[in-house]
Amino acid sequence: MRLDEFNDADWEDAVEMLRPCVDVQRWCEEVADGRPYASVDDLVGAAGDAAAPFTADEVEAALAHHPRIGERPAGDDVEAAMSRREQSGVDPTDAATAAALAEGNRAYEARFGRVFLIRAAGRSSAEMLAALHERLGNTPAEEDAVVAEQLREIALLRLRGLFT
Ligand code: 2AL
Repeated sequence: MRLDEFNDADWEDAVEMLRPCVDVQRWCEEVADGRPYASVDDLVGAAGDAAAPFTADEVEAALAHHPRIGERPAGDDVEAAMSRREQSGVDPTDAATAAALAEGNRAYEARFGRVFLIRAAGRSSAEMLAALHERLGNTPAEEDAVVAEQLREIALLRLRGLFT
């Protein structure tokens, strides 16, 4: 998409364009309200400010849209395609790491009651597994902050990706 298409879109359409980045209504609305943007960098900057930080309720709602690491979604919607691309560092033929990730995901969900979330783009499965094990040692409050920041990173990368 070109920036001027986004700048010129109807408000409702602009909100829907943003939603695959992160399904947080307040964030989509704030970013749409900030139009027009002079550059993609300006847009991403404003989007980052609107995501600093996401509240606990916003994180909770948005997490439902993120498949587990190691479970690449098969759908052909925008969100599924984004997730597959982000998880391209997960080697599906590496059975040992896949099993360790599945076990780590179970342990994380048992400890924190939600899906393990990490910005997957640019990370190998071994790196994500190491991060998962490290984060299992966090307190719930520490982990809340980490998850909100990871969600922010994912949203901003997705946003930038819409314009490249
Ligand atoms: C994901 C995902 O789908 N994309 C990403 O960067 N992280 N999922 C996850 N559970 O962390």
